Amino acid sequence: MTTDYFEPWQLRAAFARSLSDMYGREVPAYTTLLEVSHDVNADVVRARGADAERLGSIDRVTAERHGAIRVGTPAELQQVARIFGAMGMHPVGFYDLRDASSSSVPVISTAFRPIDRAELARNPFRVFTSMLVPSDRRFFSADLQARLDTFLTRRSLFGPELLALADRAEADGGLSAADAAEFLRLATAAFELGREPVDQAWYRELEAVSAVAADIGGVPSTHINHLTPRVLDIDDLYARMEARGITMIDAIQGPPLWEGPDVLLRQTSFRALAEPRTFRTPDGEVVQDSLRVRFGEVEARGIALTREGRARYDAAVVEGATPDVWRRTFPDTEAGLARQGLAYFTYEVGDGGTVTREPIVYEDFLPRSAAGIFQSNLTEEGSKDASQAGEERDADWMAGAVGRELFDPFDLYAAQVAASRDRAAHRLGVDPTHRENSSTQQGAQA
Ligand code: OOG
Ligand code: NI
Repeated sequence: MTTDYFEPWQLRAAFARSLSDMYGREVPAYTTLLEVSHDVNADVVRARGADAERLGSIDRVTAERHGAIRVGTPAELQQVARIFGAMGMHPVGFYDLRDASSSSVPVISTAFRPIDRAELARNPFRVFTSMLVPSDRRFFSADLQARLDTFLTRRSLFGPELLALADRAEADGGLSAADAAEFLRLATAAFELGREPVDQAWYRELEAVSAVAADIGGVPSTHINHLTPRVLDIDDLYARMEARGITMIDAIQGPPLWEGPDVLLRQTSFRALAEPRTFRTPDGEVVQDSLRVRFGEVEARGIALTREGRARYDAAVVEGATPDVWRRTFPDTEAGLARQGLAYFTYEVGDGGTVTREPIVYEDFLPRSAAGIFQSNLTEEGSKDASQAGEERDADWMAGAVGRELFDPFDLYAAQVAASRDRAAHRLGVDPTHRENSSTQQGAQA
């Protein structure tokens, strides 16, 4: 591909590829995961034909990844937001993993991703981004917080050149080919595993509190934690990975395998592998050791649920994500989901004025699954003093920390539905003001 000018979506697509190449060099098991994912997807497309592409074209699904990164402070999060802003990725959603997890995961999160339909179709790359909460006394004493804050304020994760290019891309709506190449090189390098020796005593002190805290605040740089391909049959993927001798975590997180429509997100991962890391001991010696921090994850995406559908999902998960619970909770057809207003669909007008209902794919994450993924990859439980009051954090606080509008995922899906109804009404020559009608009618229409 030769391009003189890189628009945000081209930067996003190129960055996702560049990160994937880098991560494949750093974590060879990721390359195995990609191979198996490709095999699974090819088999599903062969077996199911067009139906396999109902929740995204095979081109989109093949290129599709989500990344996970972790930062320490609002200042770092704001810099991350500038880098992703250059690629047309905006903060969406608020996730609080401190309570969602029984082990010590002292972070809150958001996801950077494209927000409109055309941009998602071009490349849906998203990055789950977590930030430490050092002021939360359940995890950190006042003394440890003070030292953590000092350490985090002194380090610099992203250089001025990278940030300047990011700002220019965002302001101008892209970069020249030469600037784009430099931006991509610097942005990829910013997420490589650090080679600088890690202060061993500091790292171990934080690790005793939380392995996640140590991974974030115990090292002078940041890194991509994992990069997750999308598969069309995650149960098959799970079995094939185990058959290759790669031990997966115990379960697939999220909804169970059942005969009805896939909703939201199903995820699984393999345990973090030991990676060599250099440490500086308290007496100044530099030694080789290893850390198990980065893991491999894979996911299958389903239909986005409305607030009502989501409430049902949350209740069902508490009951236990079994096929029986699902049968009691959700209708087993897309038409049923639409009729009951549980999931989002767009309405497309074909030749001859026929209206078809198309599912909207879920583009976000699930706090319980995220906690399950974090947790299953921790070797140490860490420590958490539940008698202390937690620090209040919510979406508004997160918006302030990131310094940008934080989008609500439900609003984004609803806007896609509304836009499709306007388009459909326009094509059919119907008054679009009737579109506000209840989802009961949406179902009947298609
Ligand atoms: C993020 C864990 C959550 C997901 O896909 O829900 C996650 C992390 O380990 O930093 O990756
Ligand atoms: Ni993930």
